[in-house]
Amino acid sequence: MLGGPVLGWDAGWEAARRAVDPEGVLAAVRIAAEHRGAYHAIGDGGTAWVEVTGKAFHAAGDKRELPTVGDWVLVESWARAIAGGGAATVREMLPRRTFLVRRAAGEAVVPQPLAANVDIGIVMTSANADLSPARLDRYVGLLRDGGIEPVIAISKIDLAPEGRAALVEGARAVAPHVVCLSVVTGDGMPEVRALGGEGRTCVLLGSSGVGKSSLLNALVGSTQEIGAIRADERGRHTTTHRELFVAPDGGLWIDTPGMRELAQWIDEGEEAAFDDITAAAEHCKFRDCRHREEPGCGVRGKVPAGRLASFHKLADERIASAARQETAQKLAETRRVGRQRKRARRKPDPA
Ligand SMILES: Nc1nc2c(ncn2[C@@H]2O[C@H](COP(=O)(O)OP(=O)(O)OP(=O)(O)O)[C@@H](O)[C@H]2O)c(=O)[nH]1
Ligand SMILES: [Mg+2]
Repeated sequence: MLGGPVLGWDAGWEAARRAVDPEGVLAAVRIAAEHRGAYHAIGDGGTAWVEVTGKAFHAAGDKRELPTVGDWVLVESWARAIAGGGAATVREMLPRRTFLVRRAAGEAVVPQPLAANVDIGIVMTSANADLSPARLDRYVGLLRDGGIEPVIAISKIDLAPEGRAALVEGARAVAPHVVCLSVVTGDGMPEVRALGGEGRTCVLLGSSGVGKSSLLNALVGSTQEIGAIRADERGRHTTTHRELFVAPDGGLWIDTPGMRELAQWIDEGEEAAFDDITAAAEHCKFRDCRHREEPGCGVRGKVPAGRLASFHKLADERIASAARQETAQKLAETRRVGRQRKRARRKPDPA
């Protein structure tokens, strides 16, 4: 059993555990990394392998029902796994408090969980590259959808100190909390470190080469590989998987690979992440105003034009994506039911 706020465990998690394991026979551990269906988890005694049963794997409708980095799971045989005797078995997954999920890259329309139970999402953009409000908006949107507080970090500020004010202003139009930092000069590091701290979980997001792993190494004292920057200032996709690390002050930090594609996963009835636009829309003449050419629009001219353009881009994408998603979900459901029927035919119920 974990004592104190280790890894973010608290009274709320304890209550959630008791609800599914009142006798306390299972060990609560936190998923740190995923490796081809098996996981590294951190718990009492250190890090060990855990895996889900084949049955749970096949019963999962999609990846959201399987553990992801940051999840709390209850496992059997933890002591044996810590002693190097094979993987512990996941028996329960505690309900997530927050959940970061995107639409998986590529043709298939499936959700891809990125991290669970995260308090703060730090979206990084380099001071020596153009700030892309549309891209920042996407990250911030994903975070807000997942119930995670967004912070924008302008990295490598040592390389463009004179551009600081303009960058901060551009970033503030997307999210109010902006920090500038440099792992070279140490500028902004105390502020970033303070976002974490004992029991708090932060995820680092942003394009390849913005300095996520460099920041993580500085915070955690780890030796994650960091990449060289190509002549065109782009990163090289050095980090290849998501991983949770524990800092000396007890803060939890998740490193992620730079993502080439970043599309929102759209849940039914989900609210858009543009809360400033939603607030201004209260003054629109028409309730279904799209803030394009409608008369009496309360948004046009009230929010920055770039921000409205991002909103429109995302709105168009959402419509297209929702249609694709609906088709794919129907197909997945048909396949799942098919698999279930096949299994039922193979294994007749003894009753
Ligand atoms: N000057 C300067 N360079 C930095 C800073 N932070 C990171 N870098 C450099 O930026 C390059 C990329 O850093 P990484 O930490 O590998 O970037 P990443 O975001 O983890 O990239 P991926 O793993 O590919 O997603 C490296 O050459 C770092 O040395 C900084 O604050 N100042
Ligand atoms: Mg990296």
